[in-house]
Amino acid sequence: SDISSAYRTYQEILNFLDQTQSTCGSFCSVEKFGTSYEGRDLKLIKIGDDLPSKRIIWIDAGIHAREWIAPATALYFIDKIVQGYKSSDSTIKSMLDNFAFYIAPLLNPDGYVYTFTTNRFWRKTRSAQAGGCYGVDPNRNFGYHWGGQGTSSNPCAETFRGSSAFSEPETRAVRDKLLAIRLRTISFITMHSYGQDWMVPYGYAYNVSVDNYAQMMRPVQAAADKLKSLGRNYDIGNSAVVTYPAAGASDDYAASIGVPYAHTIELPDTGQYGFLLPQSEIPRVGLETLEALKVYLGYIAAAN
Ligand code: 0X9
Ligand code: ZN
Repeated sequence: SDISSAYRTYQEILNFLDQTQSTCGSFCSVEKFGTSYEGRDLKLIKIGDDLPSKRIIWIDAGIHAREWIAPATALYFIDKIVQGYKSSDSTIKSMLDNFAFYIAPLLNPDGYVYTFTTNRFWRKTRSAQAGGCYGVDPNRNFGYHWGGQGTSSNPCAETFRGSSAFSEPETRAVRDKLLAIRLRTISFITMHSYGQDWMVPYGYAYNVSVDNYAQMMRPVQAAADKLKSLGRNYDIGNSAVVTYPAAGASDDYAASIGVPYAHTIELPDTGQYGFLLPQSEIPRVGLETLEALKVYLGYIAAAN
C-alpha cells in the first residue's frame, strides 16, 4: 500500500525503512544512529552513492512529536527518491548525481508514540524530569547558545531546554552523526509543522544572521517561488524574524559547525487544522515540498 495514504505509526515507519532497503540493493542503506530515552531506534536511510566525493543533503523530521505531517513528508521523499532512481526519472537521477541523501524521518520516537497512545498534542521527548514532569524540548537542547531566548528552565514547560545542552539521547545522536559527516554535508533541513515558513539561521536572537545569508537565501527564494506556483504561500527569511527567537535549535547548531546551508521548514498549514492536518493532505504536501526541494537543490548544485 502507498506509504503516503495515512499517518504511520512508529512500527510502520521502521517497517517501511526496512522494506525500502530490501528493494534498493546497495543504492540505499538504513543505519541505526542512536537510541531514544525509552529505548526506541533512531534510524536514517542513506540514498545514493555514499562516496566521499558526494555532498550530503541531511533531512530530518519528527523532532517534535505532534507535528505528524513532517515524518509523513520525509517518508514521501524517501519513497519518491527511491522510486525515481529505479524508474530513471531524469530530475531524481541528476539530484543523485550531485548528492547523497541522509533522511531521518523520526527523531523523537518516544514522543511520537505518546501522541498515538495518550496525548495527541505532546511536543517534547519523554524523559523523566524534576518535579514529576516529563520531557525536554529537543529543539531547545542543542549546544549552541543553549539556554538563551525562547527557552525555559521549567521542566513542566513546553520549551524546557533540559538540564544541560545535549542532555537528551535523541539530540546527542543527531549531534554525533552530524559531527561525523559535517565536512561532506552541504545542506541540513529539519522539517516541522506548522506555519509554511522556510527559514535560515540564526534563530537564537534577533539580528544575528549567518555570514552567507544572501547566498543561502537564493535557493530558498527559488523554492518559495515554486511553492507559490503550486498554490502554497511560504514566508522565508531569518528564523527569529519569521517566527520568534529560540535558542538551542538544531538549525543553528548545524550552521555553527559549518554546514553551508541550514533550514527549518514549517510545513502546512497556517493554522486552520494546525497539527491536525488531515492525512488526505499528505500527498499534496509531499509533492509540493519535493518539487520545491528539487528547485532548491538545483540552485545549490549550480552554485557549488
Ligand atoms: O520553536 C521551534 O522549535 C520551531 N517551531 S515549532 O512550532 N515547530 O516548534 C521553530 C524553530 C526555528 N529555529 C530557530 N529559532 N532556531
Ligand atoms: Zn516543531
